[in-house]
Amino acid sequence: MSEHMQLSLALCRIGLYTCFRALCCKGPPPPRPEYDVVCIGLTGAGKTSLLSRLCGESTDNIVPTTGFSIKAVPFPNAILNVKELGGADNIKKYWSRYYQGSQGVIFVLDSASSDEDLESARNELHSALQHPQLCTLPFLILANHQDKPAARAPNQIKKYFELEPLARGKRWILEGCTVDNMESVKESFGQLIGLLEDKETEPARI
Ligand SMILES: Nc1nc2c(ncn2[C@@H]2O[C@H](COP(=O)(O)OP(=O)(O)OP(=O)(O)O)[C@@H](O)[C@H]2O)c(=O)[nH]1
Ligand SMILES: [Mg+2]
Repeated sequence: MSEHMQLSLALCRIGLYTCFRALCCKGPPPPRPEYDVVCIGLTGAGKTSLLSRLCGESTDNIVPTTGFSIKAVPFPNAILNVKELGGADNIKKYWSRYYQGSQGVIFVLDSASSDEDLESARNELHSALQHPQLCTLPFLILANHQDKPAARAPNQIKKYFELEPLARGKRWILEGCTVDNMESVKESFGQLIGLLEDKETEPARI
């Protein structure tokens, strides 16, 4: 056999071996990291609606959450185990009992609610931001119901909720959204996952 043929044969063997390895020896993809996140906000803010949409579930027959509900929300690079705590008055007084173990916080508010309810939402957010079990965690604040004419813009919410002074030094994201357009919600969850990933390598920046 000529030297040239021997070389071609060897190259052919290497090619076949490489193809075989690529096809047969590819292990399963690495598991996605999972994070435990607590989701709070007054009743009617839209917590269940947004989480159901993210899970591809119907939002037709949603009823107020009694107690809490847990959903595993899948994203390309992580899975968020979101524990939604019902926002009715008789439930929210027990919220803090369910904070333990949380790695991040999602706070949902109705941007078009009455002044009274908005003030109540602000008080709840302030309490959460200062709670010993949550104060070092990243916060995603969703100013929902942006489709309604009465909705305050995210900038107004930021001012009214005094986020700049209160959440200074903390890691937080504020996003305006509506249940009918999930693009901004998905994007902001992606940012939250970025903050949760940071947490694994960096100490909390408080
Ligand atoms: N127009 C409008 N309605 C919304 C939006 N998000 C939720 N809703 C409606 O608001 C109502 C309450 O939504 P839920 O998802 O049950 O609210 P929740 O925060 O889970 O309430 P609790 O479980 O009681 O704490 C439902 O009728 C939803 O269809 C939104 O962005 N725009
Ligand atoms: Mg609910």
